[in-house]
Amino acid sequence: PEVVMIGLGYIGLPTAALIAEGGTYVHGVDINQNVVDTINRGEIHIVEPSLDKSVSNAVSKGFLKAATTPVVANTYLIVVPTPFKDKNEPDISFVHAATTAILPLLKEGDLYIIESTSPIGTTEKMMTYIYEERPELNGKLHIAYCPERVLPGNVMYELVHNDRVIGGIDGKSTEKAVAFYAKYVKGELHKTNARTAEMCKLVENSSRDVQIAFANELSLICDKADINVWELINLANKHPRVNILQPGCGVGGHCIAVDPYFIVADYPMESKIIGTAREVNNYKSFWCAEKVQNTKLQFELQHGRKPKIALMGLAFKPDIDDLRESPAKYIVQRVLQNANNEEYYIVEPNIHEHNVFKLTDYKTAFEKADIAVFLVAHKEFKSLTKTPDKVVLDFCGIYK
Ligand code: SAJ
Repeated sequence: PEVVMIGLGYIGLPTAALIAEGGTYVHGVDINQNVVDTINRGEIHIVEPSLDKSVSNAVSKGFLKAATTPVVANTYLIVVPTPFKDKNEPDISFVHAATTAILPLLKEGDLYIIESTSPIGTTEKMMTYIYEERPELNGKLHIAYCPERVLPGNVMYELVHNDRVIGGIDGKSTEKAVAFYAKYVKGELHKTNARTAEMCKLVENSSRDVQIAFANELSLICDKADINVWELINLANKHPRVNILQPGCGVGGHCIAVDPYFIVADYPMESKIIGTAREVNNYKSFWCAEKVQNTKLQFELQHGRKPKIALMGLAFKPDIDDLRESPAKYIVQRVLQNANNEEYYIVEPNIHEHNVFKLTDYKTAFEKADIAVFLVAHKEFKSLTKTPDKVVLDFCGIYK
């Protein structure tokens, strides 16, 4: 094969399929045997529109094969997770392990690219590691960092059309990596160095996190000040240079709620706003759960009976089925922990079944509920009409 892709997850698999569909032999590597078997049957293990067609096409034409170990190639892409040891310590051990796996295969002129979101300096660290283990190759490899920036749900389109930032550890590496991406990316390819490219990825998601924190902070102030935050933001955004994002029940997903910590962990004294934004966005979820609790007690005092409560939405953002790192799910869990014989309906129109939560159809839940709590702005919810007898907690702007 021409390309070895290490990590066949949400980014690695779509990227591998795309390159293979273009007629390049790709050898995909994943430590999970089930994932490898699924892909070799031409099937997929994740939910992403049109990825299934792309993978089955690439596999049936023989351009994409998966295995648990790498083989010799000319280009190696590292697309593995970079989680946290604990909340403040980014863990690059998967990047390290992937590099260890390909170390004996590397030869002069090869291209080694990291795409995984990584703390600043990771690419340089891996270069040092490679050249320590293979001193005869010193200076003879091309090493670069090139982050992905695709939006889950729109990956196959964005992989091709988004601009990319490409940072080599030297000019030659950058050029070689640019030539590689130019084969399948239609967006512009912007050249820089590895450290800047690493930070660029972290900054993109931190910037969004900070902006959402601003909106969430406004929602707390408005709640106290008895002002409709949605109307307020809409009006402020009529200013030609103001563009405030939308408040919600917190920030979730595996990127925006995580990546800012990669900066804060290494530069704690300097990253005040970035760190505080994380706190504000986490606090917003806690605040929402408290609000449900208080509303429930108030209802009981007023009506002399326990309310029926509909918790509307579990996903981490509107119109997807992804519950990972979801603030809505966190709020539902917290509310259920405080349950005291109230009746609860849990709603998530994008999934049929859940192993922990018993799900109710959204219309039935809303109809029966004394208190309806909107956690995620799924499109289905927008057709539900408020009635005066129902208490509505609209945390995500269904009725904005
Ligand atoms: N959210 C709000 N208010 C808003 C916008 C979003 O509360 O106005 C919340 C969402 O409900 C969700 C969270 O923020 O809980 C994140 O959602 P998102 O749609 O902003 O982003 P992700 O996590 O799906 O994808 C992001 C994207 N990054 C940016 O837009 C800067 C994507 O381009 C990245 O590739 C992806 O992270 C990643 O993999 O890093």
